Amino acid sequence: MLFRQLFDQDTSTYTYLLADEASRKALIIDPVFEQIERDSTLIDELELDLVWALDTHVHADHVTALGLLNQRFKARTVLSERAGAVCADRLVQQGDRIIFGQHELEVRETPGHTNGCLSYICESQGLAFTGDAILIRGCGRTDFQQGSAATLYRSVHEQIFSLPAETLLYPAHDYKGRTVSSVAEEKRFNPRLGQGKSLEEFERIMNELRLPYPRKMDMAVPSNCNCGVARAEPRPAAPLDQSWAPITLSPVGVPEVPGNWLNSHLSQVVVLDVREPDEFRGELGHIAGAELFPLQALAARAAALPRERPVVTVCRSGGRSGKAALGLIELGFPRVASLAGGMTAWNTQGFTVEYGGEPRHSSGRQG
Ligand SMILES: N[C@@H](CCC(=O)N[C@@H](CS)C(=O)NCC(=O)O)C(=O)O
Ligand SMILES: [Fe+2]
Repeated sequence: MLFRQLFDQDTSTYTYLLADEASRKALIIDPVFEQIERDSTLIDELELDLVWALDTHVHADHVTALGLLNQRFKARTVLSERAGAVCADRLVQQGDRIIFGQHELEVRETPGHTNGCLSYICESQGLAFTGDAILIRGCGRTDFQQGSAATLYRSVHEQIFSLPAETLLYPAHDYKGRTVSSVAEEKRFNPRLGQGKSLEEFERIMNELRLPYPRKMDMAVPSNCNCGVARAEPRPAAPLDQSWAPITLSPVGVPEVPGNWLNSHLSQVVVLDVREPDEFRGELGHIAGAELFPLQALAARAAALPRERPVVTVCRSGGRSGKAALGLIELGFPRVASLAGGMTAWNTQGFTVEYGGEPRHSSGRQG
C-alpha cells in the first residue's frame, strides 16, 4: 500500500494519503484547505485516482479540503453520521468499510473530543488513523464541540487500546514534531491515559488543561459543517414551519421533530426510514409503518412519494435523515422534518418498534 504522511505547519495537522498501488485507487484523510495545491499535485504526480476524502471529525482549528477535493477529483466525501454535518456524500458509522482497490479502512466511532469523531483502522497493515481521539502522548481536548472526558476515556479504551499492541497510531495533529506512535507505546507513556489511569484521574487532568480556544475556531467549524466550501447554489433556508409540528432547526439548519410528537402522529405522516435494509431489520428495529427508502435511492424514488402528507425521515441517529430531509425540501416537498436523534433516541425513549413485522416495546423502554 502506498502511504504518505503530509503536514500543515500552520495548524500542526497531519494529512494522510493512502493508495492501492495496483489499481491506483486512493483516499485522503484530514486534508487541509490551504494545502489543496500541494496535495493535488502529489495526487497527479503519483497518478492516483482519488476516490474518497475523509475527515476524522469536524475540525475546530483548520478548514477542511474535503469539498475542494470533491470538486477537483470527484472524490466522495466522508464524515461520521454523528458529526452534525450533512455536507458529506457518505455519512458513516461503527463497522462501516471504506474500500479503495484491494485495501479497506474500518470505521470505528471514537467520540469524546467531538460527538462525531472517527478512527479509521487499516487492519491488514496494522495502522490506525485516530484523529484527535488519541494524540502522541496526549489526546483531543474535551472542553468544546460536545466534548466529554468520560466518553473519550471509553472510546480510547474500547476502540483503540483494544487493537493489537503493535498497531501504529497516526493522529490528526502533533505539536512537538512527533509523527507516529503505537498502541503499546501510548498504553505505557501517555500521561493522560497510559499506565492504567482511572477515569477519575483522566477527568481531573482534562478539567485542568485550560487551553486557549483554537485561533480559527469561529470560522472553521461552520465552514467544516459545509465540507469547507461555499455551496454552488445557496440552499434555500429550510422553512421553520411550525404549523404542522413542533419543529426545531438543528445547528446546520435541519428541521427536526421530537420522538414524542412523531409517536402520537404516526397515522398523519409518511415515515421514511433512510437506513440500509440490514439496519431496518437490525437491533434498533424500525417504526411501525415506516417505508424503507435508503438514502442512496432517495433522489431517484422521491418522485413517487405523496406530497399531501408531511414526511418524517428517520435513520440511526439523525445524520442521514437530516441529509434526506434537506434533499426533499430542495425537491419541493412542503412539509418535511427529520426525527431528532433517530432510532437510537426513539429506542431510549421507549417507543414501540417493529422487528421484522412484530410490534413490541424496545428493550430501552424507560418508565
Ligand atoms: N493552538 C491551536 C489549538 C490547538 C488545539 O486546541 N488543538 C485541539 C485539536 S483540534 C486539541 O485537542 N489539542 C489537544 C491538546 O493540545 O492537548 C490553534 O490555535 O489552532
Ligand atoms: Fe480536533
